[in-house]
Amino acid sequence: MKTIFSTRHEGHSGQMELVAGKIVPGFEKPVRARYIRERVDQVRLGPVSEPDEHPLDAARRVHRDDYLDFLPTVWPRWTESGHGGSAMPFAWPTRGLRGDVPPKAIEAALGFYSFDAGASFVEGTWEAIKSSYDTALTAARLVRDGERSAFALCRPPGHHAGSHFMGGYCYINNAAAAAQWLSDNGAGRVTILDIDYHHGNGTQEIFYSRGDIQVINLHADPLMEYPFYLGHADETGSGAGEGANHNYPLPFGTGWAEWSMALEDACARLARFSPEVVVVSLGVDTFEKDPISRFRLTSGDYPLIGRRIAALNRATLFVMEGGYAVEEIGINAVGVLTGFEDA
Ligand code: SP5
Ligand code: ZN
Repeated sequence: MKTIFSTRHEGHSGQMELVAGKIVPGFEKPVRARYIRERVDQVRLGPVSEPDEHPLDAARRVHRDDYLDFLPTVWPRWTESGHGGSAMPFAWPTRGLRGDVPPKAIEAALGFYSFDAGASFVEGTWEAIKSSYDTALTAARLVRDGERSAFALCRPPGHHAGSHFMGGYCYINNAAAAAQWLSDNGAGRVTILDIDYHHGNGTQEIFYSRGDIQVINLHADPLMEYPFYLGHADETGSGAGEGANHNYPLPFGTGWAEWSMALEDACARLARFSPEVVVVSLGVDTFEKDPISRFRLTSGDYPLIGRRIAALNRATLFVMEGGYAVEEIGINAVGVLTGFEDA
């Protein structure tokens, strides 16, 4: 399996995040991608190459223009306003306030275009966002051109980013843009199978009323776990998308026995949709030692996930999302890919 990877993510570093009332260093840090990259070599998964630059056209098919135009302006405007540190929001237009008037102040624009304070900016953030997007689209093109599979080693992740909002370490929804690009370039029907611990709220929001792209999510129950507010079992899509969205909310403590039963049901659902391509939003924060998550998958489980996905017998694009147990992140993420290859 070919991997696409760029070191241009590295400047997205040192950003802070708000956890339980304290500002702490971000869990989403450069070493995550470096360790995965190193593991790809260790197990000889296949060649690793740099992404090509891609225009933002595919991103514009899944995000609003004003939102995409905003992202590169954040850091320059933040510093022009005399601020340093990490650019992050602190006020949001919630229910009852005006969410339809784009504000002028950068401090307000950050809240206008986000659902939490979890997608902060430093100087290198836009370059990392763009390289992550380029990585996803370059890997998508490999699949379109006939590869059975490809691995987009994206950083930052994307599945919390919606049509006009960032959050949860995510800015551009790489998996959504890749799925859209594949659909626009001959694939027709595409399924996004999101196995990150957290619900892919952005991906769901983007495709909720569409019937051509199926979205399936396995995740911690949003009644208890971040990102909250979306990802319940009764969210099945709307209009033309009715029946094309499916959520598997699972309780804290979920281990392989219960998680794999949900995956089995998800795979049956996917097979009935019969997509030409599967895009896997690959998060490994389901791991038992993940510092911010509460599932109990073990390193031995990840190859079994890859094997089950391979049995779907469809062209498959893996797009990296979450996973914060950095010591084991390479073993777990690449474990899915070797499981897929060995099947
Ligand atoms: C892509 C992705 O996995 N994003 C996840 C963003 C999670 N942000 C919220 C983290 C809340 C952590 N709360 C538990 C802290 C335990 N020490
Ligand atoms: Zn996650």
